[in-house]
Amino acid sequence: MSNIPQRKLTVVGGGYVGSTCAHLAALKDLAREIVLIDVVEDRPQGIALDLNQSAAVEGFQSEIIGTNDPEDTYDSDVVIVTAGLPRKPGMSRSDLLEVNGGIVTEVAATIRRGSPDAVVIVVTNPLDSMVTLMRAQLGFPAQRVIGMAGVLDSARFCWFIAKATGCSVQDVDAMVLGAHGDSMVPMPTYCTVNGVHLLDLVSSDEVHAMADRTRNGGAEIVSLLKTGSAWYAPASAAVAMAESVLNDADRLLPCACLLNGEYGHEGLYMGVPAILGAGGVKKIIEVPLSNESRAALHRTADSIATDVQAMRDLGLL
Ligand code: A3D
Repeated sequence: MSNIPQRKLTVVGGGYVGSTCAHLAALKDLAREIVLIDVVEDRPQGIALDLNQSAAVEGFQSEIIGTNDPEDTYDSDVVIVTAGLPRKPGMSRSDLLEVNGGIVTEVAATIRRGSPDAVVIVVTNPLDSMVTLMRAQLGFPAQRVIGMAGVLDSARFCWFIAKATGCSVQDVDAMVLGAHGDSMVPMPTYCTVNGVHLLDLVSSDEVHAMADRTRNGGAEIVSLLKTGSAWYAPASAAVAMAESVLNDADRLLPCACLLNGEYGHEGLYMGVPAILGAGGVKKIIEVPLSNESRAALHRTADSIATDVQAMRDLGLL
């Protein structure tokens, strides 16, 4: 008899990111039922069977249900949305707007109908636009519709800092705010290695180089892979957010939240530090910004607003 909490996590999209989310969630016994849904016939069923057959070795009790039937996702507590095309070399995330906008609209209809109380974590790119669209289509309170980007971008920054300083990555804390794109805003003044300030460990030139590499982190992997984009770290980041919500853990994580005056913006989804727990975003945290970071956040907000306008022009919003 399973002794893990009676709750349901759905992962929409059984591609690279989605199947890895299901795997990580199972390893953490995050929910009794983990539903993996995809439009491709038999694929999610095959992945689920494979994952379930690892349970005896890994010792998890979650059961993964692979399906093409939207009704199997009903009554989910948390839904992670990874359905949609990834980037190919030379593409920007914005190039995915139209096709992924159609997919997100379709997925939103199922969530609205079957899981009206769910917390929804959007991963599909272009992230800031897709989470905006998801919220508009769902009509849920904004605290229950969140985008995953900041956890991933910060984790990338952490890795580069660990390599540059020679310190264990587990001692590194880094923060990246703003859009999930070229205009994202790494925040060196909020980066520490076990309390020691990053700028006391490496030169500001090195910090700038790491910040640039973080901004370009997704494209660097896309150009190495040739087909598709990163999936391990994105899935880790999405599952960390789901875990904080399902366990009411109140972790402070950077995620795309709907701003209501915070950071000088209103009605715009943007990556900011937020406390995530039961019911989604409990609080957006405003941190003091240097003039440089404030200007960068305004630039990132402009780029998000441009993509949102492009969705309006396409008739998606
Ligand atoms: P991929 O491996 O192609 O998987 C996408 C899956 O979505 C495929 O299996 C499709 O069949 C499926 N799908 C398409 N339409 C639907 C639908 N209506 N319902 C259910 N499933 C559907 O891509 P991936 O897993 O590498 O990436 C998935 C998405 O995440 C892409 O848009 C990526 O750009 C995005 N992504 C975002 C980040 C962020 O940091 C925000 C990081 C990595 C990937």
